[in-house]
Amino acid sequence: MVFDERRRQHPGAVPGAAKEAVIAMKARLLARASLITFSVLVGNAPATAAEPAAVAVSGADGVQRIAIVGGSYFFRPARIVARSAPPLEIMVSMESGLIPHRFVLEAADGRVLADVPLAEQPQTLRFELPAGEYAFHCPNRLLFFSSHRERGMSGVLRIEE
Ligand SMILES: [Cu+2]
Repeated sequence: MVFDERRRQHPGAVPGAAKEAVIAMKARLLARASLITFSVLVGNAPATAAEPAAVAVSGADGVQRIAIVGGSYFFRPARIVARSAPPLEIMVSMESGLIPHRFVLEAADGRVLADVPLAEQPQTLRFELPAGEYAFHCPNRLLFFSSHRERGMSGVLRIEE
């Protein structure tokens, strides 16, 4: 830090110019801090480990079902638990908005099991998946911006025995 250096060299009063510079720097740091807070509140909201997983519900027809809504930039719920049987139906849809989103589900080995554009009208995807962890995300991106996945649009489907 430049100012600490100066203080050490001149152990008396801090020169007026340096004092002003310190104030300016504090103001800049404060501005940066509030900017970070702002982006935390408004921007990326990745699924936290604290979020409880949503459990797919088994219907009388012997199908497990769960609905996932995508938006900018999230999937809700972002953590899902289901069983390997009976079959699992995921109803995917999108919150209203102009930004196009997709739902991509991948196996642990990277195999793409589903890749559909999201619409406000729900679509039903049917799976019979062995136990394991499956990642879902939206790969869309606009020009040089980070992908929606990087902005928090991702989640995990855990299939239990
Ligand atoms: Cu997206």
